[in-house]
Amino acid sequence: MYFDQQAECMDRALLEQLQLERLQTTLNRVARNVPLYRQRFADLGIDPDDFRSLDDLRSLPFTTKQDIRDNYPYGLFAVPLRDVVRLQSSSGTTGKPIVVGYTGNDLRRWSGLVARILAMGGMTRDDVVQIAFHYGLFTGGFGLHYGAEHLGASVIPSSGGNARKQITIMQDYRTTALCCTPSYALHLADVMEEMGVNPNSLHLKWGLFGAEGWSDAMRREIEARLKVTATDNYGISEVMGPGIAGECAEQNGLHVNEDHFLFEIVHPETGEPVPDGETGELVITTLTKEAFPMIRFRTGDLTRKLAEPCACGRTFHRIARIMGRSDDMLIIRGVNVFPLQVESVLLAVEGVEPHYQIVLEREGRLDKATVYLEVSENLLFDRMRVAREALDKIHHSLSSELGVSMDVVFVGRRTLERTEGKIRRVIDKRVL
Ligand code: DLL
Repeated sequence: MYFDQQAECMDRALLEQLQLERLQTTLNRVARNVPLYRQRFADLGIDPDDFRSLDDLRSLPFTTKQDIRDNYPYGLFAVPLRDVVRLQSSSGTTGKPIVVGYTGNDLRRWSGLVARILAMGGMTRDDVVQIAFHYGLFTGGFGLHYGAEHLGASVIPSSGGNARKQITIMQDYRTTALCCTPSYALHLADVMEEMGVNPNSLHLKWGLFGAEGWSDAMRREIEARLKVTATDNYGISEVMGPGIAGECAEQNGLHVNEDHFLFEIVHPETGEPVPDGETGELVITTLTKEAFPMIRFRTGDLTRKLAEPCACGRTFHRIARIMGRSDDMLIIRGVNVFPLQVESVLLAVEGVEPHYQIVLEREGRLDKATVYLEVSENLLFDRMRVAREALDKIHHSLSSELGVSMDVVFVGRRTLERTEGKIRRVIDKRVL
């Protein structure tokens, strides 16, 4: 199902021509209107009019989160505030927040791009879409809301929180599609169980989940418990919000809306491009944004490019699901570990719930890692031998697959903290 077939299935040679033209326009816009870029281009002797090929992009400097913070609040806007009709902010938990702005054209394009992602996930104008993302400065609520309206669906702005009410709405309004974080989707499944609501009695068909990392095992769990087809979608406020990339029915990587965003995958330390298919940091350049264009923005998110054609017919290249952030990589006794790798190991074990928390402590000179893991009543209270075997199995898989040994502690269901926003998987108590 396409929202914009002509664009999404565009011939790649035409696409690249369009990208180059749009890049030239964007570079001219920032060189004229954004002091940071004007200065940087001048220092490096870069003239946007000299751009002849997309490969020239590599001669441009990166833009970092620090650059955005240094220009807080409006320093990187490329239009006067008079032309900005919306402000949003990033949900970053550390340091100063950042502010992003949109012109009327930016908002219209944003809705169109989110509509594409929703359609990729299976939705049409016949769906009743419940947006259980927070509405506010976070781009999730409003971004998906206007995208779903643009698609022509019937939109329920239920916003985040209040799980019981969300479920009652799902029943009464006959919701067919749910948009939220994957961890919140599972929380809703738990609360449904508590309320004695059978998911088969609901009308849910589609689940569009994003804004935080999740594994394929977690996808299967959500699909089984909520009776939906679950797709992943990626976005980041500094670049736009949701609507940057999304999965199609193949459920195998996320198509990037390449007519509006150029993406590169670079080595997180050297900044050099990595060969296709290798994991690196996602870098994005906006091609059509007016108020807040970004040139080679370092997202901090790690993924790889999937360049093979997709069976869905879209020509836009895909990225693999985000495997973590370059800054959430844990170094445990010298071994690099991403929380999502831990999740994949855990969920391969029967009876394990996808609710876990990794706690890092320092014992003497050594790191100690403990995984607190919610398990079903059966495992928790079952004969000791069964629980013991499961613990051993997890312990063994963690050390053989990740190369680091972690203690594993089983806890009862609903013991670990639940969040309505993005989930906190790691608690690092080490003083380094
Ligand atoms: O989370 C935008 C969004 C809203 C995307 C709703 C999808 C759905 P920020 O608050 O700026 O924007 O957070 C961006 O969230 O750098 C990633 O680390 C993470 N993230 C977003 N989508 C995914 C995903 C929104 N599908 C940060 N998988 C990004 C993994 C994701 N991580």
